[in-house]
Amino acid sequence: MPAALEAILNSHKNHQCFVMGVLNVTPDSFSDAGKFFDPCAGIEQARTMVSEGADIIDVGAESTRPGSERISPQEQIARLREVLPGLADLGAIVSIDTTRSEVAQFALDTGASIINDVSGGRDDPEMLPLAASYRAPIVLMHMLGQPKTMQADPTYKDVVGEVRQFLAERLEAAAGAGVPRDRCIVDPGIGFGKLLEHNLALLGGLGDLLALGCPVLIGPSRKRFIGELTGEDEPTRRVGGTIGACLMGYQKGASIFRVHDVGQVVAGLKVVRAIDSAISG
Ligand code: HH2
Repeated sequence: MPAALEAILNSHKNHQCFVMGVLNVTPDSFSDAGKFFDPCAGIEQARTMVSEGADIIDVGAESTRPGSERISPQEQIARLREVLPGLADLGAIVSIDTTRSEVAQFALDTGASIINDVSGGRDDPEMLPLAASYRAPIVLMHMLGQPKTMQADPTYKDVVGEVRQFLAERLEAAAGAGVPRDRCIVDPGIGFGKLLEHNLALLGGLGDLLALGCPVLIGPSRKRFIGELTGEDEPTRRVGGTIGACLMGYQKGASIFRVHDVGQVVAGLKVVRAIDSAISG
């Protein structure tokens, strides 16, 4: 396994951090709809994110915003076909944001090395076996319900405990399919079937997820809960709130940050880490 991938998979052990830049080749994503749908614009955006310090480019061809409709694997592949080869030589690791194994396989065959599955390997029974056969690291994320309906009335008794239990079960399922725990990354799924109070409890409770023994990834970037806290309706103006969530997430043990505003988040993390190392001498 390449050293950079190994470092990401060990990032929870030494509190390293990695920034994953979001590249949506979609016409309908919640914060950058259509902006990077054109392959040249998408590759240029990825190049910019890498120059700003992104370690990983997470490319996705299907929006999972609340209320969104699913699109077919063929349509996702058509959207990715011209973009993926252009990401291969940018110097970053590429991850594929999809819940469909055909799409993941196409991406792995075209230079991607991580699978980012927001369904935690539940949407497509072939996803975990695919990760096993390619020995590909996989992000297992928690989502309550499906994007179309997930924000209708999300209810939990103990959101941190329930998300932890879900992720523990998905890690077991992954192991059963041949994907060992040391190739998995867990994600509480900020905004996926969660109200403001749930997102805050999860960001504050990341330590409980870290106890699962895998790196924790968070994706708070520009999401609605930040708008609810700051009064900012326009997602692209939620950068300050995104940085706040990432820095607190880092303090609580997250080591991978999925964000749109790479340069600003990298700068924030640098400052917090410098203070941390000054304290610990
Ligand atoms: N959030 C989004 C998409 N993929 N993957 C992980 N692992 N964690 C997340 O929190 C996450 C994710 C939603 O954000 P975005 O891609 O910007 O929007 P859209 O789904 O509308 O394309």
